[in-house]
Amino acid sequence: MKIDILSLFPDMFNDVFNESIIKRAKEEKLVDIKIHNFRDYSNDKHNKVDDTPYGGGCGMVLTCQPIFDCIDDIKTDDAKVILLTPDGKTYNQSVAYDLSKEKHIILICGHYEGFDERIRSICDLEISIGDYVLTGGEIAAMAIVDSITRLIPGVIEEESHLNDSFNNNRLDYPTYTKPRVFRGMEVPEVLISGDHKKIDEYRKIEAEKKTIEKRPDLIEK
Ligand code: 6GU
Repeated sequence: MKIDILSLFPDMFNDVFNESIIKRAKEEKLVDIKIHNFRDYSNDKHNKVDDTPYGGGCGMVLTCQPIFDCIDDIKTDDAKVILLTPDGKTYNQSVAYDLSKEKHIILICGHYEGFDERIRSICDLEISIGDYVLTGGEIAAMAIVDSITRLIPGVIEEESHLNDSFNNNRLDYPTYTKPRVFRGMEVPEVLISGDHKKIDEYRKIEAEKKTIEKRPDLIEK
């Protein structure tokens, strides 16, 4: 999968995309991530990317020209253009699955007080990662790229995300590792029994209990 990110702060991505699973996915060519500083596309002699809002008001607004030109330059026929904005559709695991099947996605990170409304016209989808406001879309882009990359076939074993939290609107079951007793806390007996039918049953019940307790809203879905 090809992922392009439009951002005024490309350095923010360095550490996150060069460690652990994303790093390995890039090395194995399962994902190709490029960051584009759309300031480089500005036609303004000072490389300006923002201006004051029509009608007045505080703050600066991202202008159309640099973003439109950058998209014109990098967009393929397969590309899905996604605007990252607090007023977008709330992101979740189901959207992550859908996006992990795309050939090419382009993420636009907004900044400052907002962007010219006409930028929405070149986007196929608008995403928010939750009901709070970030200073820009970069952290949202990192969360989205991370959650999508792990779902690309071959990046992690499929079995390890079949039981992920939020699949089928259920949280993941509890897991334990050695030692059997730690500071008086014991591993549930059934997990040591070797009886896989019983273990599966136990995990299903525990996942259900945990979901009811922590996220009753998921049960209703
Ligand atoms: Cl995608 N962008 C910004 N600026 N704030 C957000 C967001 C995105 N998602 C939640 N808050």
